[in-house]
Amino acid sequence: MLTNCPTWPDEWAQLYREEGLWQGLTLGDMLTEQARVHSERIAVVSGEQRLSYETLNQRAQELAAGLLTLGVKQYDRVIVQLPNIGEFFIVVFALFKIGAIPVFALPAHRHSEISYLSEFSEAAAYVIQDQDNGFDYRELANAVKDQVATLEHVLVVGDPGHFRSLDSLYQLNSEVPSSSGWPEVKASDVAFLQLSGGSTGLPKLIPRTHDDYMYSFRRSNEVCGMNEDSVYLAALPVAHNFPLSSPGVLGTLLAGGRIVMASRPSPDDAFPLIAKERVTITALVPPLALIWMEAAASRSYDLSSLKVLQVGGAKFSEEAARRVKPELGCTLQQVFGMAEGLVNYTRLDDSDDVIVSTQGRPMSAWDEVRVVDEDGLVVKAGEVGELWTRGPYTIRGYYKAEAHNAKSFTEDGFYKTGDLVMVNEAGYLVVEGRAKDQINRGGDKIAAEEVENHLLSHPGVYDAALVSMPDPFLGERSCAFVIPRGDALSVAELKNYLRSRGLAPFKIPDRVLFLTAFPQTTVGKVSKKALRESLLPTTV
Ligand code: OOB
Repeated sequence: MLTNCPTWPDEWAQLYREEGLWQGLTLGDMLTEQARVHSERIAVVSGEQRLSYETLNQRAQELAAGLLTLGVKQYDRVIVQLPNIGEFFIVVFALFKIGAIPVFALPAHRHSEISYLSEFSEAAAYVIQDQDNGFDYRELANAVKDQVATLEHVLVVGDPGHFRSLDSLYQLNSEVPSSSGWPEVKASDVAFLQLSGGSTGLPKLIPRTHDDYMYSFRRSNEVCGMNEDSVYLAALPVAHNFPLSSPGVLGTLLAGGRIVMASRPSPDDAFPLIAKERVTITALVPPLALIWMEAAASRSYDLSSLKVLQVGGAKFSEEAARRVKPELGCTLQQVFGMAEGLVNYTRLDDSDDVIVSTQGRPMSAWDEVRVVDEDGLVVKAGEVGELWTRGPYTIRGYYKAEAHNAKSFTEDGFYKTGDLVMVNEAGYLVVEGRAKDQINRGGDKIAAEEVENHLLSHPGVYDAALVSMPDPFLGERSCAFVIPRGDALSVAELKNYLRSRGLAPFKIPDRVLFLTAFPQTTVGKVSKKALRESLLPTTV
């Protein structure tokens, strides 16, 4: 078992099993079963590559056998940092099948994030593509491997340099390698670790079990009308919870549909794929939805196959939401979810008003939702408060984070989301703001404290505070307020410094402003509210 992962109390686990929510199937079993049922049907299209269900399963089995021979063991953590390519599925299903645990990194992560993830999870292996989008991941792997003692293997898709190529690991057989003698993987085991958006100095890791995750995308499939004819375009980075499971690529595989991988989410990359593969559903963050709507009018691609556009990850303004149907000719589905669990959807048959003005309602009747005030007391109906939630696919605690868990979860197991919401009479949620110290930069989450700690490590910085500033395109951007220590510091110098520390590009502050003192709250803490307000145009 992966230790240090809080899990559901026995009575809840038993209830979820009795009610048929948790069905005792692992993700690896799911692919084996889908390969049996849908054998020749195409599961994944990625560039020129077209993998049938049977081939995908066979390749995953071959890689699983190769990983075991290499010495990768059950419960070993393996950092997976891959762009949207077919190998992503082969790798993660191979790991699922031997009970090794993918730790999902995003392509945008750099040295700061990857070294932390590797060290904290004591990862045994790191899987990358040689290069992508002008960035050489082998150089990153060099630096991380030097630093992290547990990291034995770097496995590379493409040119491996002095590392090992993933291709060399497939134990090729004329038949699917038998899994007899492989570790026994249980559905109640943790299947993978997902990164939390976070609000603290160091990112938290989210343990999701096979049972709970399978339930979340099986139920998502029902809500989103997924079936064998569904063609899902993976435009967002596929390791993120939204494109992975809401219903995302895993839901698509469970439905027997087809996944089309887009290497980039831009209209120039995505529109030709929609037209060619007759894509029926895809998921975007709000800024991309805006770009797609702008582009649709001036491009001549046939987008008529697209039935559902899901938008989530950050608040989609009502004004923009209203444009989706007329401009893209498809139904909008708002998705308000979190890697910790709870996912809310507007339903496909909801009225236009509900679709454009709410962030949906919980997908499962088993999701419990509480809206509370600052003292943890339930607010009156229709009032804004912090969202707390508990349910069959919402975690009961982060991996190896006992002290933090005591703050982020109630004693009776509710996750405190840090989101401020209002629930209307029909049970639909409207996201009204945030109580957590995080910036949501068009769906990319930035924990203020993490960036502040990097800034504070600069000898010329006396104090630093990162806040959000409103932005018409991304929703929010980040602004760092810095009190320098004596000598003059330049903005460029600070930004370069953060880059040199290997911070993911989206976390580099969009703006840096110097102050001599911070405004304070009545109890003497830095008033981020006052800092945020100082950025707004003053109204007379
Ligand atoms: C998704 O997951 P995460 O873990 O990257 O971020 C979760 C947070 C939420 O707590 C909330 O603050 C924000 O992202 N968020 C939204 C939103 N969807 C997510 N805020 C306003 N409106 C929305 N529609 O972002 C995620 C996971 C699964 C499905 C969809 C999104």
